[in-house]
Amino acid sequence: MGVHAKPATVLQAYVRDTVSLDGEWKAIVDPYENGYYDYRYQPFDQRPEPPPGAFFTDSKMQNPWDLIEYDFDKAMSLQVPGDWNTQDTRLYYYEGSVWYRKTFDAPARGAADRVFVHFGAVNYRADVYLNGQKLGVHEGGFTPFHFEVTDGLRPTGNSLVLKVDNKRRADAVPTLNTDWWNYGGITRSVSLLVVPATFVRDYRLGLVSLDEWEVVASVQLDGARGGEPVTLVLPELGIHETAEADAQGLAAFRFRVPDAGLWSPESPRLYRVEISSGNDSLVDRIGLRTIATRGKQLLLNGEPVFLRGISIHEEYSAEGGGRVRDAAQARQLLLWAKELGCNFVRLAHYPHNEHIVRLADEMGLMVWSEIPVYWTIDWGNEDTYRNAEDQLTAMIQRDRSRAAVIVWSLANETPVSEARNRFLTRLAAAARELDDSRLLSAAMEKHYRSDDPEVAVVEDPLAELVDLVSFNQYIGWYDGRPEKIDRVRWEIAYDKPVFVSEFGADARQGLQGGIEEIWTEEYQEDLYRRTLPMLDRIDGFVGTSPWILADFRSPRRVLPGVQDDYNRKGLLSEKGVPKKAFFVLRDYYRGKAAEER
Ligand code: GCB
Repeated sequence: MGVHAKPATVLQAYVRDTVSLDGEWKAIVDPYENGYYDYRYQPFDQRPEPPPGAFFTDSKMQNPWDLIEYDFDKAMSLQVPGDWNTQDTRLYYYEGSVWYRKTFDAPARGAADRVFVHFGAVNYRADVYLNGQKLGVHEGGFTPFHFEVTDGLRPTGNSLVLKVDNKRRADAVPTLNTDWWNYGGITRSVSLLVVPATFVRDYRLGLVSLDEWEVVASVQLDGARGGEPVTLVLPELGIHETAEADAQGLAAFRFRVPDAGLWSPESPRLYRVEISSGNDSLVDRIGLRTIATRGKQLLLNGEPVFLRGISIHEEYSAEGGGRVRDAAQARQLLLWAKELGCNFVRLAHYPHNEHIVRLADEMGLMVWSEIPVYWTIDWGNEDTYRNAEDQLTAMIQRDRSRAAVIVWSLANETPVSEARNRFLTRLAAAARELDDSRLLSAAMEKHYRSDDPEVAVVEDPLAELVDLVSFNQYIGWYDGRPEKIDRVRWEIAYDKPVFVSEFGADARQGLQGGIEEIWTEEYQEDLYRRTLPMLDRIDGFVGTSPWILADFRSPRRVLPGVQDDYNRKGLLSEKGVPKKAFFVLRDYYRGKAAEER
């Protein structure tokens, strides 16, 4: 693990004292973007003096003759964090712009302090304004971003306005077509951070070698000139180190921790870390472990490990549904994974909220984290590439000190082409530059040998770039009848571990029938019974994350009485009721865990 090769784009807001701007926000639904464009369809925010009709000016009638055709004070309310689709039935299918407004007084601060407004995630595009001034734009629905507002704040009555737009676009990441609900809104927390003029923007810390028990860490200051002392303390390990920031504000550390206990799913040990510089300080908890491959083996802390996984969408429907809103909902998803016997979760298909990653650290679940480079991205478009790299960067910078995260995944089921290979080759290089201490992967696809339709082959230039050869396969669902599962043989020629990132079948919880009848619990159960031994026959097989923990909403799934807007491949219904296949996978994982002991 090297020091930061690229400047940090994130603020580690999660471990700071913040002023929350969560709760009730005022909202105006604006499908025609009437508050953004004038009647000639020119954006108001490009004018030197935007008129009161521009919603971001948050204007009020001053005189009886003022013509102002909106009023945030009288508008509907939406809860933040939260998607809009599940808060108001009128917005269930809505894809477009919604304006959000929050008013607040400036937080207490010292004369030299700086203030940032931080967003955990907004889907998909956010145009952000403070007191009528544009702060900027952010694209990408699942990664954090922030703006400095030190100079723009008023002592009282600040108006923070966002135009949140979740219209799908061919050139966006993800693109037009996905198999999940396009939940719009300010889906994660909003907060204000008050920090000294020079403060700790980011840090990372990780164990690099088991032989030497060596830890490499770095702290990135913001507002530094160079020469500032930075202190790093791990009190339980007797570590107390000081380094000087360089001209870029980066302080680098290297030390040994021969007495440390290692992080693992069986023993998710976390150590207190205290970082300080000048009058800024923060505290976090960090696990120490290594992850590596050797030939076809996957090694956690130098020992072979089998990934007893499950794929998870960031959706929690038991309480009315939608995007996970808080730590309690995130914990429930992980508790279900634990009940299933998992030691690993694949957080599909985009970076999930920070609660879940931190809970995985605490609860002992290894994590696969991915970006929404899904299916058919606009591979030849440089802006699309930049967008994907920005999302990758924010994901990695946010979570690269979490011991739980062992895999960064670049893409899911992307069709091989020259342009796609170039795109993903660049992305892989960017990921390695940001973090060379974890495994890279991507969910690829299989095909059949032309001379033998029962031999499945995984062959993809992307497999050369990654550490873990992963692929999705749906034999017995999209691909043939379940008997085909028993006959298939595998040819995977890479000297790398093999991971099956998806398989599954839809079943409506409670629907009983014969194993021949699709949509029944019995069909899904039978498919799991056949698939698990088949996977064990794959050379180099190190684990799987079947599709999926719980039923989740998708606009592609419209069959009445069966799907009703849900992809039904969950082992649990959307309410958390287990289907028969849940127990098949649980028994299999119990057997795997017993073998490891
Ligand atoms: C896949 C995709 C996943 C879908 C799933 C399905 O291969 O990766 O996002 O939801 O299949 O159910 O079709």
